Amino acid sequence: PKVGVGRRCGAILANLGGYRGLLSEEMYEELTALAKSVQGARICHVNSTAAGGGVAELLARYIPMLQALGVQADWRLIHGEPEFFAITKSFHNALQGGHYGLGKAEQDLYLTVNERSAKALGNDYDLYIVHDPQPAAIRHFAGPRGAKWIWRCHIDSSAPDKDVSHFLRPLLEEYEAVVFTMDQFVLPQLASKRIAFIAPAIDPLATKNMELSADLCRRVIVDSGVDPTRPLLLQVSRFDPWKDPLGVVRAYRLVKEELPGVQLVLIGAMAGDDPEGWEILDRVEEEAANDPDLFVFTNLSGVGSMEVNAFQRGSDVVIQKSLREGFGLVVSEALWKEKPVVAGNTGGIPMQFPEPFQKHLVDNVEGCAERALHLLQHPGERGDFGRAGREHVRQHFLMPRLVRDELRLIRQVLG
Ligand code: UPG
Repeated sequence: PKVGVGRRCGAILANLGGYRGLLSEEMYEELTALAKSVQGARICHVNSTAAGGGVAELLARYIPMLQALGVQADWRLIHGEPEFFAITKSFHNALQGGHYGLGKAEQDLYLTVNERSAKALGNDYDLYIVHDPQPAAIRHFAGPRGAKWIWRCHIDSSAPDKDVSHFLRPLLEEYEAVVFTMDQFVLPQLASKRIAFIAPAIDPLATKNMELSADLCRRVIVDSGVDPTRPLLLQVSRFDPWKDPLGVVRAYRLVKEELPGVQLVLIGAMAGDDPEGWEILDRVEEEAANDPDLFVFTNLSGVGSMEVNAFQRGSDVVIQKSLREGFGLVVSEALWKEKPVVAGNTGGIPMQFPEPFQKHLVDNVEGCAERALHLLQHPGERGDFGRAGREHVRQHFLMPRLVRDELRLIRQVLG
């Protein structure tokens, strides 16, 4: 199916001027010139979910921005049965370093769904940009159609499980280019024709990141049953082992020994292609059952982008205790809102931290608790960190920079 994002295009077009205050004139001009240079090319992004998780978050803003710049871009999804998504989630975990005993039956189902998806995709585009492992074999089944293909990896695949890596590598080598967030993430022994490094970005004009008044944020927080007058820690993440939500709960409990009034909110949207989330949600909810200061919200309980925005703005310290992380859009989202962040010292997270504040990157539960408590007790430092964070994000991690980098690559690949 095609994901319709066309109507947003008008709004973004109207707002392109709004980005100009955030960008250098040079960047703005390069962006519009690049867009012009690929005009006429039909581009199709392919992934496996339209909602929940960072890739859907990115594409929902990135594609309308391309369209607003006059680039012809569509977004299409692959369909699969739950067994397929169980396998691809295991691929995801295995690429991030988990172990997976990949059998013949799993390979067959993965390839069958990809073959079916390749047929359904048709032949209408000049360039396909395929995201993450779920649809990665589509290119293999698409045959020699004359189109160009880019594979975009959103996760940390620097130390993958050997069997999964061995299985995926030849499929990825068929692409004209592959994109990783950082050079450390390149799959070992990957012999691709072209490898590019592009960091993701957030959209400052999206509902998730737009300015909200302090009063509105307070009302959203009160409406959820959280006390806005007491200290508030927040983690916004899919319920995924790599995001370590149970580690966040343990860190919060350590903070609470010193600061009894502290509260923790965990917000976790359930993504359509992430079957593992339900089990972890159950375990987190068990933890919350007897703790009136521990709140668990999901998109199923009506917590969407606006609420996430309000909670990010209304919390005192944002946590992102990832054990592995391709990038972690939530880190930039929080810093953009001038919030201090305590986060896992892993993958794409450190590059989002302004250098003087990298001491708030942590390696374990105790470190996370210690840094969070320190920041809760030092409001001046929270303010300094937040302001430096916003400026760092403005310079490096806003959507127009991502669009520019991807357009540069698209132009090279189209030749
Ligand atoms: N989000 C919600 N509601 C929730 C939970 C998450 O809106 O309840 C949003 C969150 O605000 C963010 C996105 O979902 O915008 C999550 O993105 P991210 O923090 O980047 O995590 P992943 O879903 O794991 O995204 C994958 C990679 C990640 C990378 C991203 C884009 O794991 O490291 O930043 O893809 O490349």
